[in-house]
Amino acid sequence: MDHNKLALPVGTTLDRFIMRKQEDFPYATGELSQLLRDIALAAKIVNREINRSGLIDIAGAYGSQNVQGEDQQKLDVIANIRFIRALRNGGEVCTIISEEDEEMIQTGNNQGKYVVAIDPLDGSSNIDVNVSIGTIFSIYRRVSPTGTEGTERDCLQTGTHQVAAGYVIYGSSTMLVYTTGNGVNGFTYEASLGEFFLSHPHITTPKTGAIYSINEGSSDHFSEGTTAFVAYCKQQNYSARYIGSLVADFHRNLLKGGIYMYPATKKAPKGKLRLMYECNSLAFIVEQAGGKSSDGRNRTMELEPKGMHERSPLFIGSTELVEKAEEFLAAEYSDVVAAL
Ligand code: P6P
Repeated sequence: MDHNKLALPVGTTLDRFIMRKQEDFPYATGELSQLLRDIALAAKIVNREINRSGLIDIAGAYGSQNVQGEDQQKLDVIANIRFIRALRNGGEVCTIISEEDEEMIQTGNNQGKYVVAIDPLDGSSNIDVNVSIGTIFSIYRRVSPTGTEGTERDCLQTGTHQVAAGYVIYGSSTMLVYTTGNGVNGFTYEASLGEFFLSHPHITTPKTGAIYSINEGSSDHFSEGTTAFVAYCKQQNYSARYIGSLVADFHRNLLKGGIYMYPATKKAPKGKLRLMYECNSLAFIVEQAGGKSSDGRNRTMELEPKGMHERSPLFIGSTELVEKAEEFLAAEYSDVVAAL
């Protein structure tokens, strides 16, 4: 019997899980395994900072803005430093793109085979009110030759080229959920032991659901298609659930079924969320769990990135709900085409 194919028991540590799964890749040399460990280490450190944020002066605004023009929170900056340091010290990553930095970050590890795109702490405006927040990341193999600094071409790969992606949700419990293209597994952090333990093996998302997540405060700026789909959700008596923290909304819908939407609006024609380190990362996860992700028309993971921080509309979750939303949006496109 091929023991590698046996499902590992709940309670397996992340380290052991990574090692056992590495055996599934006969030519794996361990770099990706080490990189995943580096991310988990940074997540443990950030988790500790978040848990203490009410007690020491690291909550609140940092006093500057990020590349997106958003007020950086102190924990945004701390989380960014922690993940960059862990990836730099781990040695496997040559270049990083981060929501918190306008330019690519060269780690100095020019022999590193991987590039990481990361939102170190998404939803950070929720920190001060104790709402769940998260880290979102994607991992790509570099396409430029090793021994040199990573390039923009290394960073601007389509989502289909991800070798791994995941998120950390710092919530009622802290979880790391990731995929390397062979399904999705969730690990819950036990702080007293300093370990992530396999708690959600082989996560699959329901084909449909009865939850829709969208900021209806922006409904005056929705397109006709988005407006029509939201009306459809209400007619179906779906529940409206919107935390305003992407990782929290996504994680709930992943487990229970549902759709999260951040559509293009008249105010934000490309939506708000970033393709490289929010949309693509969660799209890889949701597809591996049996769900779907698009910009309303095109598969998220096939969108050609034009800039490290470019935005994309996001419709993500249960396949049947995403496809239903696409039907409503297609109707508006057909009207547009007909009007041409
Ligand atoms: P809005 C947080 O700033 C974030 O990037 C996501 O975590 C969240 O889903 C979204 O923006 C909320 O944006 O415009 O609804 O407040």
